[in-house]
Amino acid sequence: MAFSKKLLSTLIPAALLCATSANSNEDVISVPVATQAITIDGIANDSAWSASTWLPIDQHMIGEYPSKEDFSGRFKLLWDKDYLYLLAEITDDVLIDKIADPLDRYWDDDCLEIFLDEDASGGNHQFDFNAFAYHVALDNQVADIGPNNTDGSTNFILLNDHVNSVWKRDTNAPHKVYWELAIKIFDDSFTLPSNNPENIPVKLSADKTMGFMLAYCDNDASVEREHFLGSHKITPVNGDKNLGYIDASVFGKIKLVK
Ligand SMILES: [Ca+2]
Ligand SMILES: [Ca+2]
Ligand SMILES: [Ca+2]
Ligand SMILES: [Ca+2]
Repeated sequence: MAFSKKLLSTLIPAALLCATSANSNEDVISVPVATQAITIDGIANDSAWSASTWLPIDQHMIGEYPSKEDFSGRFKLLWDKDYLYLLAEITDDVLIDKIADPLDRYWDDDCLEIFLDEDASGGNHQFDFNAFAYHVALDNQVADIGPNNTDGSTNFILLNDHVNSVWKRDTNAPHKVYWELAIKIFDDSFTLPSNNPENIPVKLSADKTMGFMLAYCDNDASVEREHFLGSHKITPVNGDKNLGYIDASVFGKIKLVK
């Protein structure tokens, strides 16, 4: 007899129901603590990673659904008091960073997009820091949107000091990339400029719950990105599933565990 997750969740306390798939936003992903140091070098041989389970990046948001060779990906998470750690294994047949300016249409080059809502409040975050949508480019620069400029125009900003990342191609599978990241967590009191000394990263501890989603923008040869897939299922609004950069309520949740 097959049990649905919903039925299982009525039989097993939520804290014990460890998600094996990130595909339902109702599943809270348990993130294990890192018990050994992680070297951010794009090489996934750190023993700490063995404590974390792979989760898929397979939920469609934009474009045709790609073949496995065109794009496929999965990821792991770990944490310690200073960082959320992310390991992404990305298969992408063509890596492209055609727009040199890191603040110009960064979503139309290959990039990882990390959605983080420190207090899991949900809600609109497009022009404030209620949540972040870190676009991590192939040159490792990190872009998001801040409060509008005084003339009302959109204020694209770099938050490079929030995310330290290194990626490398797999030596045995050149179209496969391992991308390792250490992410500082900032709450909604974050203000520009980014180097404002009052911007202190949050110290992380067990049982903390945060809003989280991961996605990959895949472009190979087009003006605009060809595919946009994420870790969580998005319910379309007027046919549009590209909602994460606006509304943190579409993120899933992670819980830090010992
Ligand atoms: Ca490493
Ligand atoms: Ca591709
Ligand atoms: Ca928030
Ligand atoms: Ca690509």
